[in-house]
Amino acid sequence: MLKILVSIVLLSLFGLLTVKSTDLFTAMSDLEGVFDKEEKMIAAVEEYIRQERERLVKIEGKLENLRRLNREGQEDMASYLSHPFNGFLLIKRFIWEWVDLENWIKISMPSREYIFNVTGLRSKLPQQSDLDGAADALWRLQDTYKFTPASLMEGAKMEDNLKAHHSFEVGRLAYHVADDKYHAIPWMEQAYKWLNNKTKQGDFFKLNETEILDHLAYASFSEERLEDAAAFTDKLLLLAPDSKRYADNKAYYKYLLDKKYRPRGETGDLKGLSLEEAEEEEEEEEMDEEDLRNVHPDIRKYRALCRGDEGVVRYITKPMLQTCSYAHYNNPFLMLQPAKEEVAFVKPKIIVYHDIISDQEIEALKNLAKPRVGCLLTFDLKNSTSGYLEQTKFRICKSGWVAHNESEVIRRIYQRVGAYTGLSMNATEFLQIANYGLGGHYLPHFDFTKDIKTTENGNRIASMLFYLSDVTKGGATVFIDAGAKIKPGKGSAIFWYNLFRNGRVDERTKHGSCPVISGSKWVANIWMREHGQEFRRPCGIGRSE
Ligand code: PD2
Ligand code: ZN
Repeated sequence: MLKILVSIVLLSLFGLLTVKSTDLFTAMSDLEGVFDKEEKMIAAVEEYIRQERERLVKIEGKLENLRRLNREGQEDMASYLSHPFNGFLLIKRFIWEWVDLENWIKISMPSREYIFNVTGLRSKLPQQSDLDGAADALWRLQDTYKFTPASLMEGAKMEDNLKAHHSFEVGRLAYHVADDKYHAIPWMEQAYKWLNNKTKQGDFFKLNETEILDHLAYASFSEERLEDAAAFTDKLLLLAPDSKRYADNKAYYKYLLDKKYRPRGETGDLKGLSLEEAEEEEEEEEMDEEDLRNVHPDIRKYRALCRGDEGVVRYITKPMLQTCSYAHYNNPFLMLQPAKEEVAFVKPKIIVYHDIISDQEIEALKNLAKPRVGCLLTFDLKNSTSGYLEQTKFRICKSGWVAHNESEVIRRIYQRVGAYTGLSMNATEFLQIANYGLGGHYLPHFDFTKDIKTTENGNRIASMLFYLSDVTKGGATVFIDAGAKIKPGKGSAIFWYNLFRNGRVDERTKHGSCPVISGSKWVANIWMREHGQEFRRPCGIGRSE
């Protein structure tokens, strides 16, 4: 509209200046008409200025909002970013609010300075793929910890009137971008509940009941929730009684439901199902969400461990068993400063070394790693375990590797690990430092390989996993078969053997890292290889020795 007005003003001015005066303005009466035209032009420019002012007021309002959000976030950045939904909102701001503001600026003459500054920054700001990843992390937290959208959003910094919009946006990303109707439904249902609170929404975030219900009806149908699809369509029909599409959809859902529950005669079943069908239905009713979604048993166990479900997490129970000790392993290096050893689990043996690494060393490691940390990376883990639907995506920030001799700190750490474990450090891999963001996780895996031909220096005989940070919530390391759960503690490390003494792989060491709910998780790994350990950890003869 504004553009048209400006064009009219400019075209009119242009027209006036190019008119050949001799033809038109010879008579006084002709000239009199010019005043009228000029008045119209003045009115047009006045209208232009009024609209431009209005636009600037709008831009100022939007900018003020962004200024406030930025200030609030920065006030206590660590606590702000430790909330999983705040992380999502921060990224979303660059895809929604900033784009909206830019559009308002671009309506009129684009300010070169503004465009220059912003396009320079653009590549360094969150992109759509980051928003997709942040939403993915929310769904993972939902699946793992059984959070609802409302509980995930609770305590996040956002205006009440935008709650429905934000919730719908997470659902929309699931529905359209990830083609994941299963995760779209609860977010859209929540958006629908909040929308009904009838709170005023901003112009850019307009969301209406029909839009949500339309999505919900189709998503429910896709997920074979026919009753829900029909109920949402009923609501749509109340809003738009003349819609042929909704009426047709409703008829189709009804047809499918009738077919499903068609009376079959003698069974006596209320729903009219045949005996086998009734049994099948009963079985289905007893199934939980994970059964229905065909989730791999390892992933179920992993999730249960992450949640800390009763009876799944196992602890050392023998009261006589001394689990903590100061140990020097007859190593002169440890005589003055012994290892603080805790046996966290017995089969397989998992040892926690407390205070194995100092805060200064941790800072040095993080500084080495930070320039190499490619944040928000997405890895695909195709763990081919037949028949089951698997969660394949995992998203962590991971650094590259740091060589043994890259700094004095690294040399010292390798020496300490050698002293603690009694293993040779000659065939160890480079140190790997990793950082998990919100929702960052590592699905169950073994650290050893079964494809021994490809391994130089032998298989990974043992793992030492250092915790370089505390994690506010989530982020535990869990051992799937054993049922062990270890909470990261800054400065400690866990150690375990991946192989038996006879070289066979120990399948009980399957482990993973639970999604981070709040805070950020830093770890470092040192993997020790078999070669050179022959005298340090001599062969046994028993099957599991
Ligand atoms: O960070 C962890 O807790 C973790 C868990 C399992 C790390 C690794 N594996 C690994 O880097 O191999
Ligand atoms: Zn691992």
